[in-house]
Parts: sequence; structure tokens; C-alpha cells
Amino acid sequence: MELPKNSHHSDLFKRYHKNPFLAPSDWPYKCNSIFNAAATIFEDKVLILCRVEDMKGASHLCKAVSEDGFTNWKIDPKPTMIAEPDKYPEEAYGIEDPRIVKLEDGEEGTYAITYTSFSTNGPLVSLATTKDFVNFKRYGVIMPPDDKDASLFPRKFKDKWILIHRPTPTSWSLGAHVWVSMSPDLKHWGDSQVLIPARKGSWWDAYKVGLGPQPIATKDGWLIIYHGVRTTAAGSIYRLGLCLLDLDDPTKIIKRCDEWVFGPQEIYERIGDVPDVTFPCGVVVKDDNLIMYYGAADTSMAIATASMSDVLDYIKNA
Ligand code: BMA
Repeated sequence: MELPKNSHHSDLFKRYHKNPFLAPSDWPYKCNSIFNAAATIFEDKVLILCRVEDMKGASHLCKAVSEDGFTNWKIDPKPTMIAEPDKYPEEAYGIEDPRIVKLEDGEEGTYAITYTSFSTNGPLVSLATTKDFVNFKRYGVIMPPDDKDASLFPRKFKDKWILIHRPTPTSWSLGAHVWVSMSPDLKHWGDSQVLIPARKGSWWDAYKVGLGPQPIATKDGWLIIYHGVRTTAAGSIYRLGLCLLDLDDPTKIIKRCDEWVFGPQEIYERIGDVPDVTFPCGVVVKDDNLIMYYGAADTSMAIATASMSDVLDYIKNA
């Protein structure tokens, strides 16, 4: 069956012909779904840290590694990072949706993983670091509930780390926006401000926006791929938009595009545990190729690629 598509949808991002490239049936152990993976380059290979939902409903993280980022994924035979509610009570209902950055500025060799802890008081942002993706040092809660969709920038700005995150106000009509907060030590956070506000009314990104993959440094600024949610009578649609931030001061937006550039079209994106969701949490950049890893319908993992120069030209001319 061919689903109807809108006219220029996949001009910028092209779907990998073997999508979905990882599904629950590919997993070495029993699980319900594989989705919303972070991505990075580790030891010259592409490493993705997938959210795996188990058969009780809670999520943990499990890594898969590939030489080329597309094929021959070596999946850990058991969970790589699981919730530890005895030591970290905020992880009571599991851990979800990681983003990875490779730190600079005195922290070389360390990868920071921000993830959502599903606490008894709602979702919140936790931080852990690792040097080998086997042992993890937890920093615990860095943003209280409700807050999610977080990533660090890989370096400091005027001696401060910056975190992108998405707190949710108690009243939906006020909108859930992307914020930034600063920290001198990755533990104490403040100077919070709105970075990307959700739009309103009929906009594709009305009321709820959140960071997608980790911020990507380009010659023209930090590339931010964010998800926007449109609520319809049939549920929500999760699509992707683009923003460019100042390289030296990422609290400044250089450009925000009006139109979404990617959204649910294919059957594996439109049908699943949560229909109509394209939800990337990781990208890797190889030369001019941007390889985006996204969760499809909260069920499986898919890839879309773009030329970085085309993406930057698109943003400039949008
Ligand atoms: C968001 C997050 C994602 C999920 C999406 C669609 O709020 O919780 O983990 O993919 O909803 O269900």
C-alpha cells in the first residue's frame, strides 16, 4: 500500500532504503520496542545508544556499534545502562531518550549522556558521563520535573557549560519551549532562559517543541534539529524543523526556519506503538554527510541522511 505524501517532503533528508534498520525482532533479548537512540563516533565507529522498552513497560539503554553507521550492527547482548532506582530514586520508572556529546575543554575523552529519568514525580533530566560506554558515572538529577529533551553543548562558553532542555509548564496553553541553562561545573544550573519558543495556533510546531539530536557545530553556527508537535483530533504529529545558533553564543538564534523539513510519511513512521512520530536523538557527521538516527512511531530505529552544505544553504535561503 502506498501512503499519500506531501509534495516536497524528502527534498533535504533522504530515508535509508533499509529502514527501519533496527527493530525489536533484531534485538538479542526480548523487548517491546527500540527507538530514540543517541549517536556518536566512538573509536572510529558509529555508536548508537538505543532506548529499549522492556515487556514490563520500562525503558533502559542499550548500545549498538557499526563500522559504517548503516550495516552490521553489533548489539550488546544485554542492557548497557539500566535504571538504578535504589541509588537514584528518580529512575523509578526507567531511563529514556539519551543524547551524547563528546566533551572538550579539559574533559577530552569523556562523553556526556543526558537522558530522561522517569521519576515518580514525572520526567526529569539526568546526566551521566562515560569514557568507554561500559562504565557510567552518574551525576543524578540536573533538571527537576517536568523536563526532558536535553543535551549539553560539547564545550564551555565563557567558562560555563550550556544545557539545552525542555521544561513543561503546568498549563499547556502557555506552550512547552526549548530553554537553555548554564553551569560552571555540570552540577549547579542557573541563568535559564527560553531559546526556541513553541509557536501557536495552526503552526506545525505549535505548543510543544523539543531538542532532537545533540547540537552540531558547523562553519555557520550550531545546527539544531528540533521536533515540533502538532495536536490533531487523531493525536499528535512529531515533525522536525531547523535552527541555527551563534557559534560563540548559542543563546542567540541566527535563523529559525518556518517550514518543517521531515515528518512521518512511511508506514513504519505512521504505524506503531505511537503513530506519526519521527523522533531523532542523535546524528553523526562524516565529511559533508549528516546521518540522522530517529525513532519511528516509538517502535523501531530509522536513518535519514542529508548533505550538510545543502542543509546550511536551505537554512540561509529559507
Ligand atoms: C515524547 C517523548 C518521546 C516519544 C514521543 C512520542 O514526549 O516521550 O520519548 O517518542 O513523546 O511518543
